[in-house]
Amino acid sequence: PNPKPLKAAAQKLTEALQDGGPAEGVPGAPAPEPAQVEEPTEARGPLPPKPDQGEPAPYSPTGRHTGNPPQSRAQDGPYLTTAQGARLYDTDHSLKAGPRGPVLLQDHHLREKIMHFDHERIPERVVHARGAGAHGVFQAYGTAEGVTKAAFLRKGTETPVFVRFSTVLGSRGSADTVRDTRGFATKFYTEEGVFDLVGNNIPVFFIQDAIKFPDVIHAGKPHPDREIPQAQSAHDTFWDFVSLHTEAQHHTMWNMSDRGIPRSYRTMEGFGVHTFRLVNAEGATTLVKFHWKPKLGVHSQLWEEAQITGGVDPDFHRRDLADAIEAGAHPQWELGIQTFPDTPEQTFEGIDLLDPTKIVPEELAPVRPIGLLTLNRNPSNFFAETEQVAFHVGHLVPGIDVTDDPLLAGRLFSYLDTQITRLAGPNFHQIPINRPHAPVNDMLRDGFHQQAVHSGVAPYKPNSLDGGCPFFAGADTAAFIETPVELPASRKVREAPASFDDHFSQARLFWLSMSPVEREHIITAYTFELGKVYDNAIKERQLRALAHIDAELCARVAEGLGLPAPEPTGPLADVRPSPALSQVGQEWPADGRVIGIVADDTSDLDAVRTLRQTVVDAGMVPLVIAPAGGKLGAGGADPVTVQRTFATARSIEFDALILAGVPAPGADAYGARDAKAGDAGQAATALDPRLLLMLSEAYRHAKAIGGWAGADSVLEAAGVPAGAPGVVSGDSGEGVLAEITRLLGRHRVWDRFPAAA
Ligand code: HDD
Repeated sequence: PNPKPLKAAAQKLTEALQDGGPAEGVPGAPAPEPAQVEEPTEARGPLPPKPDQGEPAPYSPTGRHTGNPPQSRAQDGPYLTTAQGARLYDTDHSLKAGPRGPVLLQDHHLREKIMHFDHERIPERVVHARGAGAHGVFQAYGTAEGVTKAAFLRKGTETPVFVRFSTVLGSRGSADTVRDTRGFATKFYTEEGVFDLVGNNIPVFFIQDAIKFPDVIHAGKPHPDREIPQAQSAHDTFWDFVSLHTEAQHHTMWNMSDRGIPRSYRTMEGFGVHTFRLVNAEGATTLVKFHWKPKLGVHSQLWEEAQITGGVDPDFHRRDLADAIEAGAHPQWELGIQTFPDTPEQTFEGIDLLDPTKIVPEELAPVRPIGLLTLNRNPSNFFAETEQVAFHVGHLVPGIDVTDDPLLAGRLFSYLDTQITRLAGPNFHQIPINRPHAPVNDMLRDGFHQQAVHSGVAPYKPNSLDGGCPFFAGADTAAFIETPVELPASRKVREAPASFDDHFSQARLFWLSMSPVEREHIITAYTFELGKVYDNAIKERQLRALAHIDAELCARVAEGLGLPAPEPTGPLADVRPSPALSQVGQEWPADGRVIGIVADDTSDLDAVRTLRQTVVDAGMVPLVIAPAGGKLGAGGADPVTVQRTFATARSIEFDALILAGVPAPGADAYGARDAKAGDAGQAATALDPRLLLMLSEAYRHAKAIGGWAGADSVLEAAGVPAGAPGVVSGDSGEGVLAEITRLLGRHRVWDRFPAAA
C-alpha cells in the first residue's frame, strides 16, 4: 500500500481547515509549486540478516530458556513509525494551533523525536575513542594445538570475529593520521564463549603497573585548562611525565619512530603486549606473546604525509579500511605466538616476561603462525557495532589464561568497569555486537537496559526449584580454571621487582635496530615533539633520558633544540640489534597499493585503459587523475572514468604516480592551456600547479614515479630529476608499471633519502 495519497489528502484537509488560506487543489488556491523530486514510495524491505550476527541460541544445552528476545526490534517494516510502532504521516511539521500559531505540547511525535535525539550520544571511550571496525573470520592452522586446548585454535576451525582499530589519545572526531599508538582489538566469537585479544600496534607499554594508567593518560590527553592539543603527544604534560617516569622511554621511542604513523590499518602489526599462559589438554602450560603479522607488510606514512593527510582526509585510515573491504581486497593478518617455557622465574634469555615494557626479539624466539584473520565485511551501522563493541582482556576461553603481569591485572578490572559508564549499565553483553555466539545461560539478572526476559524462579545455585539448572561443565571444558601456579612465599608490598628497573636497554635495542633513514625520522620526531614543549627543564630532562639510549640520538636532538647534549651517567646497555624491528630492507607484496594514473583528454586513452587493467590484474588499485571530473574521451566508444581531479587528488593517497602519455610540449596537456606550441619552458610553467605539487610531493616522499611519451618534461617542471632513484621512464605503460611494481615491494624508494646514501 502506498501511504502517499493518504498523507496528501490529510495534509490538504488540515490546511483547508486552518486560517492560512486554502490549500492547493482547493478553490482559490495559488498555482502549484513546480514539481519536486518525489521520495520513493515503494517501501524498502527489511535488511537481510547478518550471517555472523545470528541470534544467540534461544536454548542452552541444558535446555533452559535464556530469555533473549526472538529478534531485534530495531528498524523493521516499511512505514515510518513512532518508537511504539504507531505509523506516522508527517515528520516535517510540529503540531501547531494554525500554521503560524504556537506549537502544541500534545504532539507526541515531536516530543519523542527530540527527546531521543537529545540522548543520541554516549560517552566516548576514555582512551581509544577514535576508531574503525570490521567483521571477519579467523581460520586456525592447528599449529597451536600442542600448547592450548582452546577449541577455536583447532586445525580448520573458523571463528567469526570483529576487529576495532583505534588511536589512543584523540577524541572521537580527531584525525586518523596523528602520531600515536594504535589499538588493535579482536573479538573472537568462539563456540566456547568470547575471547578478546585487546592489543596495540606497539609491543610494549608506557607503564609496568596499571595503577599508573590514569597518570600516563592524564599526561597524554590535552591540557586540562585549554583542552589543547588534540590527539598529540607534542606537549609539555606528556614529556613531563615520560621524562620523569623513564619506564615509558621504550614505548615512546616506538611512538617517535615510523610505527607511530601507520600507512593504513591494513599495514600494521598487532601485539598482545603481555605474556599470556596457554594450557593444553594435558594441563601443561606455556607462556606466550601474541603477534598479528599483516600480509601486506608493515608500512608507515612519512611525517609530512601524515600532516597533509590530517588536513585533506582526516578519515584516511577509516576510509582505507572500508574501501578495501568493499572492493573485495580483504585485509589479512596471521596470528603468531612466541612461546617460552613456563618456569618459576618467568624470564626468557634474561628478559622478564612479566614486564610489559620489554619485548623478546624475534631472533631469540621466532613467531610461529597459528591462524589467519581475514576482514571481509564492513559494519552496517557504525554506532551499533563499532561504537558499542566492548572488549575486555578478561574475556578468555579454556586454554588461554593470564599471567601476573601487574599491568594486565589492572586491565582485568578496568575493561569491565569502563563499560558501566560508557554503555550505561551492566548488561552491555546483550548488545548485539557483544553477544557471544555460544549459548549464554548466566544467573546475572535485571539492571539497566536488561533485554532478556528470563524465565525460572531460581537464579542462584544450588537450587531445587529450577531442577538444579543450570548445570556445571566438567573441568575439561570449563573456562577460568586457574592453573595451580606456585607463588613464592611473600609479604604485601607496594614495590616492583628489581628486573623492572631497566628502562633503557630495549629503547637502545630498538634504536640500534633501525636503518639510517628510520633513525633520521626518529631524530626529527623527537626534535619536533620536544620543540613544541615550552618548559626547558622538561626538554633537558628528556635529553638526559636520550643520553642513556644513544649518544648520537641525544646529540642530534639536542642540536635541533639548541640545548647542550648531556652525558650518560653510566655505560650504555650492551644489546644486540633485532633486524626484524626495521621496516626497511624487507620485500612485501604490492597488493592493494594505489597507483595514480595522470591523464587528460589528449592522452593515449588505449594505453590508459591497458595500464588500468594491468594494475587491477596485479592486485593493485588504479585511480585515474585528470584536470576535471567526468570522463576522458567522452565522445568515444569506451570513455575512461575520472576518479580524482586535480582539485580532489593529493599525493598522500597514492603509493606511486604514473604520467600516462604526455603530448608534445605546448600541447593542451594537464591544464597547460596557454602554452605556445613548441615552447617547452612555457609549457612547463603553464602546467597545472596542483599537478606539479602532487609530483614534487610524491618525489619528496620517496614514492615511485613513472611515465612515458614525454613525461620527463613534466617531471622536470615539477623538480623531479630524470634518472633519480625510483623515477622510471619507458616506452609503454606496461614496462613502466613492471618496474614500479618491483619498487613497491620495498614500499618506498628508500635510496632517495639523503640518510640512505
Ligand atoms: Fe586499554 C581501551 C589496548 C592498557 C584501560 N585499550 C583499549 C583499547 C585498546 C586497548 C586496543 C580499545 C578497545 C576498543 O576498541 O574498544 N590498553 C591496551 C593495551 C594496553 C592497555 C595494549 C597495554 C598493554 N588499558 C590499559 C590499562 C588500562 C586500560 C593499563 C587501565 C588500567 N583501555 C582501558 C579502558 C578502555 C581501554 C579504559 C577504554 C574503552 C574501553 O576500555 O572499553 O578500560
